[in-house]
Amino acid sequence: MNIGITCYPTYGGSGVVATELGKALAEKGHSVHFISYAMPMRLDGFVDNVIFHEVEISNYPLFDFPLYTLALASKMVEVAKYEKLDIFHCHYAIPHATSAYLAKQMLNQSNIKVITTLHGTDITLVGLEPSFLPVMKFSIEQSDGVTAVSRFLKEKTLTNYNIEKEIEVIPNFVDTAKYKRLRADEVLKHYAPGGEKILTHTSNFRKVKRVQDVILIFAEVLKKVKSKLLLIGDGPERSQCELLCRELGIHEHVKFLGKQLEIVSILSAADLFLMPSQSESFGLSALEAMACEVPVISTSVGGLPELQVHGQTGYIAEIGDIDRMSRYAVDLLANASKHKMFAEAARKRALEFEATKIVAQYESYYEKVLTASAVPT
Ligand code: GMT
Repeated sequence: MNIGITCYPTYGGSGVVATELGKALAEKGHSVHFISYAMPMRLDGFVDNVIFHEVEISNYPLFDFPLYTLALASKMVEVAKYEKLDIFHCHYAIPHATSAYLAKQMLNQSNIKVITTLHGTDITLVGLEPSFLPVMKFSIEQSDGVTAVSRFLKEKTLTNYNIEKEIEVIPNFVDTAKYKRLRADEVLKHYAPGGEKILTHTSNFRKVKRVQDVILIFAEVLKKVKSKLLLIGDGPERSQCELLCRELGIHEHVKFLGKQLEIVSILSAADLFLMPSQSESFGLSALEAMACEVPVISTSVGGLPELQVHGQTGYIAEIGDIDRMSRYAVDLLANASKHKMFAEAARKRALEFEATKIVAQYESYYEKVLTASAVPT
């Protein structure tokens, strides 16, 4: 198949899923064309069968705002024509599904299919804003196929947008051959020279991630267990978080590592992963941690209970319940045999989301969409 993938190229789960999916499909012999305004973060190095097409955006002074949706649609048309695309696969609906709809209209007689994968705030937050809701509903309804990364997100889409459409749930995935616990002597020597336990968190530091809660939980844990907190990622809340650590007087125990491309070595040193999010349709970074045998303490929101099993792979608590989450953390950190059981269960659960299995689900879904509505020639 010739597949055009559009995603956000920045640091974020939807871009990661799109890129890893594209690379895996290319390895299986499909031609994959990434169409975006910048090279996706994880598209590092040469990959056979993968081509990146950059969307150029005009900065003509009349426009106060860049017209990305239109520029993307035009680039999609160009790539579809020259590369004979069978599918536009859009990750994160806004504005990608709308650009794809436009492109398909412009391609007129083409049999190209639009598949939209819903990831999270495109449905639960941004898409619900009055300025986007009608166009989101329309673009989802007009897609030839729609997938969601969790049952939670599927239900939210159907109810929030009053849509009657088949939505296939295809969960996120992890390459468990790459994401596995390795020796982490260097990281441990550097960050935990006194044998401290390591707690970690990865995100794009947006409000929805409640990174301040990560710090508050850690502050409680630190009172009982010698430990360090490693924070990976960057975003709008980072400065406030650094300030909070100073106000709490724990800044020497917290390391802000910023954006990291390679996190397996850090996860391999970790004893716990914290995800106290306000909203989380899946929680890809928790899955990556679980694959590295790191139990997760998370909130009960969104798709998280579909991923981790309370009392086995970690613990689940209500949003903002710092007290409970820190007690859970101490319980696991102070009990080596229990921690070992949880770590093994986390890895076992992650294996259920192994990349090869889920990539095959996407391939079958492509086939289904292509055959279901193929126009006879
Ligand atoms: O929806 C977002 O906030 C952005 C998106 C991203 O690009 O990081 O995150 C969502 O998609 C991820 C990949 O499917 C999921 O693992 C995240 O749970 C989800 N984030 C939220 O729902 C907040």
